[in-house]
Amino acid sequence: MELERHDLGRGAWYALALGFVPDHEAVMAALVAELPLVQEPLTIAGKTYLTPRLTSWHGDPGCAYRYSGRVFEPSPWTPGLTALRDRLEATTGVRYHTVLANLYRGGDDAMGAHADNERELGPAAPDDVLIASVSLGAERRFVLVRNKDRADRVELLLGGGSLLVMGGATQRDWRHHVPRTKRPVGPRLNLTFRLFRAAAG
Ligand SMILES: O=C(O)CCC(=O)C(=O)O
Repeated sequence: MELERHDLGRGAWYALALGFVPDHEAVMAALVAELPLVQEPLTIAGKTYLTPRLTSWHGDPGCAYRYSGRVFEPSPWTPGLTALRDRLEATTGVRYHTVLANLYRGGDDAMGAHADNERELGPAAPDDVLIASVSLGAERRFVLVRNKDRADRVELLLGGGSLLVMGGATQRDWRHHVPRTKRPVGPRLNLTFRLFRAAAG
């Protein structure tokens, strides 16, 4: 498996590898059975919505995370998540502290434009954030848009079993999203493994 690195300028980069999880459908089925995936409420400008996807947050003890005005305490690592974290460590040499699981049940489920730039994230948010994103199940579009020039965008197709690593200043200078699609698509489970600054020391 080869990670192909792409430079986004000003210290931002991403790297993509296909076939990181060859048995991705089986791994996804096991994780969906294992994880306490729920549709979380999300408050934006005083209005509360349900997230258009199911989520579950896991990590080392003490890795609390702030997102959209809420504090999330991670649930413990599960056997399936630990196996993927260990596989990532063997491939990339990095041991991640937390993971956010997102289950997109179909084309109506999506992720709005955002950057993972919270100050808790390591090695040193926002200038240097390392995120490993593992996709299982159906292929979905993943779009990176530069903050200062929205015409500057990169569209990736994240197929089942792929690994996308975003690093350096990508979370400072770019936002990313997973758009809705009218195309009939099956479920997709995405796992974003993150470094937690305090845990990294
Ligand atoms: O589903 C994806 O590929 C993206 C997930 C994501 O952006 C996130 O967890 O912050």
